[in-house]
Amino acid sequence: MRSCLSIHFFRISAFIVTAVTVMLLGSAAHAATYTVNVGPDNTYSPAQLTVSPGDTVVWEWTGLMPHNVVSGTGPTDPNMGVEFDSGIPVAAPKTFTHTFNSIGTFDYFCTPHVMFLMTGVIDVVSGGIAVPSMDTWALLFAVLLIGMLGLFWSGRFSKA
Ligand SMILES: [Cu+2]
Repeated sequence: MRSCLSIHFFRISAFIVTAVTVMLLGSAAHAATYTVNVGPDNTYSPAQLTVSPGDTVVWEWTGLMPHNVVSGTGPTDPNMGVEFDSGIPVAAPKTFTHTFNSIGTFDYFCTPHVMFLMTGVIDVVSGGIAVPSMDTWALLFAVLLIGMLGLFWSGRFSKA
């Protein structure tokens, strides 16, 4: 009975280590998608977002007020709408998607409500590959060690 339990415990710990490792590697390899709410009031939420190159931002309209998402600092910005532009202001439901491939600070605003400070910013920073912290590795090692001890004990008891 005891050896069965130990082998079972080892299998569970090995599974946990494998699952966590796959999750860590997966999160490092795949680009992320973020959502910014447009409205319901004259706000973007969150107004500031930090992403990594290759990440995608989905703006999701939430209210009855017509809004849009236009890159630039405002109507006087000569580069207004160059990076991205969701089009004419509309009410929900609508989504607008943009993938940020280059590093930089990307201001954007709502054409009819920029005067009410309806502005947002996407900061694209080079995060590199997400390296797990030492704590994570220590935890994984501890789980594996406990599992191996369980296997060792199961071996002792099966011989006895
Ligand atoms: Cu607006």
